[in-house]
Amino acid sequence: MTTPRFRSEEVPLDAFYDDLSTAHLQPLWELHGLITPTPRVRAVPYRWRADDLAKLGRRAGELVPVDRGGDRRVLAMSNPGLDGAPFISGTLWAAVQYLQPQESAPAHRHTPAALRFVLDGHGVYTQVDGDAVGMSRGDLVLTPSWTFHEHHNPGDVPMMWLDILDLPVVAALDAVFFEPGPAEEASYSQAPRSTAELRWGAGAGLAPADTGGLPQHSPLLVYRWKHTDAALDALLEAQQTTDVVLRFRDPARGGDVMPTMRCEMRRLLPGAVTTTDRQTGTRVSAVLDGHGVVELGGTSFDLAAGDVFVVPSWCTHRLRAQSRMDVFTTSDSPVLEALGLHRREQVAA
Ligand code: 1HN
Repeated sequence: MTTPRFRSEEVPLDAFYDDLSTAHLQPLWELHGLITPTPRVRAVPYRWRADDLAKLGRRAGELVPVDRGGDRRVLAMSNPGLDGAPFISGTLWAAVQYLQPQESAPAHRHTPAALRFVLDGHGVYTQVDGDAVGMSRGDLVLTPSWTFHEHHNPGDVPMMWLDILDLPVVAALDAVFFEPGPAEEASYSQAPRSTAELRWGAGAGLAPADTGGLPQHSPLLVYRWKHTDAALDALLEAQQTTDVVLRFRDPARGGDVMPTMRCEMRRLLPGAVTTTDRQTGTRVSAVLDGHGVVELGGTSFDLAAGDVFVVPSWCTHRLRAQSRMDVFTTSDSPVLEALGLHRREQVAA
């Protein structure tokens, strides 16, 4: 790309602009829209329907071998505002991944961190740095930055899940690294609980006295739906409200699950309507169960189980539940908080 050549009616200034361009310099007084009163966000609010994701995921499974391109059969949600970039927003990647029975996606590692959320199905094992984690509906599985990960489907049914990565953030920081893994492991544990869960998954405020050397991410690599579900019900009972939000936390330190991504699960009772809010950073949400409506900016999207939607930075957001509704959300809030850029406000409806 060449440096733009600015123009002026004034001859000396025009000659100056010519020399600036040659020297790869640009005059700020000719540049507009760099600093705006509020974020100017290219990503738009959008909802991907469960039906489309399921049908197109299945077709990918029929048409495309898993070893074509990156060893992952993944369909990236491409935000309609981003001119064809395979990103759900300027900061997050979201996709569905489909694995046929008896298929494997071999080990690799990369600096972008990933998480998997299972909207339906069971049977796949994701092995994270040698620890095999079985995946079932409602489970949240972490593959933090630079951990080796591979996926295996030893069962007899296909499985699809949601992948969310901080890839656009890591790419913007020019910090993407990738490494293929060692040859595929001939066998792996199919134990119901991973080693990470045996150490860190006791729940109820119990954690090992000897933490060992802690990684920069949660040492618990999977958050099981049966715990999340029970905790949501308990919180509803404790708060006597129709809308509760749980945060998935690092059991060793209490912080977010990974340095770049926050995960939460919301349960709304039938008829519940949330306040209208907006915050800096992207939120990607998926409906695990139930149906309702989400209002994003001036647009309303009806929601059914399995739908995925994106709330771009500073876009207003309000949920209405038409049945009991469980909504999983990942955001890049830890990044904004670390940089002092997190803002959140409630807006009069
Ligand atoms: C990746 O490694 C996976 O391992 C999924 O399952 C999606 C998207 C971009 C880059 C790497 C996976 C990915 C990815």
